[in-house]
Amino acid sequence: MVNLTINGLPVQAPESATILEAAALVNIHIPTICFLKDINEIGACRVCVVEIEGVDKLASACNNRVREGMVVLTNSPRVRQTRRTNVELILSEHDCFCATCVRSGNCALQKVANDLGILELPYERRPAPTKWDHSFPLFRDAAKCIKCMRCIQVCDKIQGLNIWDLVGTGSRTTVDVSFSRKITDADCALCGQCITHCPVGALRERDDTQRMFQAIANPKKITVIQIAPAVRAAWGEALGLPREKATVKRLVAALRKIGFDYVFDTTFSADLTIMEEGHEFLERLAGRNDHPWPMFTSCCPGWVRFIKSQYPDMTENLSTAKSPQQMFGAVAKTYYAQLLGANPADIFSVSIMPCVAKKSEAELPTMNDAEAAQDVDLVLTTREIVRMIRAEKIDVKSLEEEEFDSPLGVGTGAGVIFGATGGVMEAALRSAYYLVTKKNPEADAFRDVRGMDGWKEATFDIAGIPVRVAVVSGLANTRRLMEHVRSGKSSYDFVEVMACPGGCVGGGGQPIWDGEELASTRADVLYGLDKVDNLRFSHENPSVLKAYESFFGKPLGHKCHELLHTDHHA
Ligand code: HC1
Ligand code: SF4
Repeated sequence: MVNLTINGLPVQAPESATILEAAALVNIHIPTICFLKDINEIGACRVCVVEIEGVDKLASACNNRVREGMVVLTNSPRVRQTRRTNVELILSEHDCFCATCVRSGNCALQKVANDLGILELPYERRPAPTKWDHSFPLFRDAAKCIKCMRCIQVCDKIQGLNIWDLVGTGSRTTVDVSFSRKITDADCALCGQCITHCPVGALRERDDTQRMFQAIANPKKITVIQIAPAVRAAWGEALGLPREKATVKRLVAALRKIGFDYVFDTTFSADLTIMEEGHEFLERLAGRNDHPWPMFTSCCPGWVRFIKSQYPDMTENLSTAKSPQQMFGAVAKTYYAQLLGANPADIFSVSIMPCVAKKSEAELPTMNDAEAAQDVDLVLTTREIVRMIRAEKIDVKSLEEEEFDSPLGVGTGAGVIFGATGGVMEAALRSAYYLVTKKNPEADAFRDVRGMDGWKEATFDIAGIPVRVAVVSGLANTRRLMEHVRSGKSSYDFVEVMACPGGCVGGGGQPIWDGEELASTRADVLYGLDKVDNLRFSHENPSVLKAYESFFGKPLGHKCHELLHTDHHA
């Protein structure tokens, strides 16, 4: 421990602490913009400057460590003036049209400028408008970029993809797609982690809310919406709802208020995915087809984009099962259209996802049903549905909970935990055990694959067969695992991969809490829901069993192959 004083207060801090961390110990808050713990500690924005007695230059608090006897001032006149000038300089390069910015009210720059009482822009300069492909699901507005480098570092360190880089020199230095590529040629996985780690509105998803409102207003369209597992753990955050009020049933009520015709649950098709993928795994295990090992899950489109661009020779290892989002869309336009007596072409199939990559997955040419219509017509992120709720001025706090529609609103706890890292694996093992032994395991028997570790391994005994599994999240971890698998250093039967750290709960389409990682808290919500669910096994989902009985036939049967599987070749 070292002893120092900050603003006259004595502080004891660990030797490894930064000035920023030491100040927090005595409730002194130093503002930051570019700082991201363990990811971006470069002191680039110089908003966190402090004065250290005996040192000429002001120092950035985020990356300078404490020393014995240090005397620090965080708000001396010199610090105050310099901090203000530094923020004014950042604003001079920023498009400050807050009224039309998606991050207004949730922007680190806006907050710091407001807090400092900056009411005029002494160096105003209008940044050049962005040239960008507006059809791409990820949107970058160069005029809003403040060159904090967070996107570069997150993509590099956490996702191992290096999509962004500094380009140009001197005063023309800016951030752009690396190696002078267009974003559409850059192997971006579309995980959206750069969006959730951007402090301002320079990165966002393509906004599809206005297209959605048009479809709702079209009397010829029957809107059928599905809610992804991880959305239920996060949708209320940005609306100020306490967790106990932010239930999925209250979201169902809000969606009906907006005007969606039928509100369903992706957990239904998560259970359907387990039936298909579980049978597929057992087929591969029995050697009844000649796929290479290990089998990889296929439900995360960020991961599927990653393997296709980084390890194209290993795409055959992917399960052929479509993701729950896509299975749901296919079911909506076939089985459900039939139940409704509706023309599939009149069904407008929508999903709410914690994810940006889901927008591109829905657009893949392979993701269409037998009648050549897309399975899913439009994907909204959690943030977009929150914006729609706000636009409609729906007072979610006063809404009573409402039930999902039937029959595609029935899901199990196994489907709910899909939204957290390890959840797909756990759900699959629960059912694989049953399919092999005809007995249910204890529902929590495979809990060893839970938790936020980026790379987990376990071996489970299923009727005398040792099944070696791995669960990985975050694409840099995934790359390490892939190298191990390729070189033979690690050997598994079944691997779950989620592109976003912690799984979909930490997805790139989720509400943004600057500098905070909420994946773990949201995962706890999902495991809590699973624990109290009456149904915890996908193979016991009555709506799924009924769908097989009356429409799909057997798992992996002809109709299933046609509608619920894909070769991942698009
Ligand atoms: Fe996910 Fe999935 S869990 S991929 O993270 O398999 O997006 O929540 O909907 O499709 O079910 C996302 C979440 C989601 C699919 C399921
Ligand atoms: Fe999307 Fe989930 Fe994959 Fe992230 S982990 S890219 S949110 S599917």
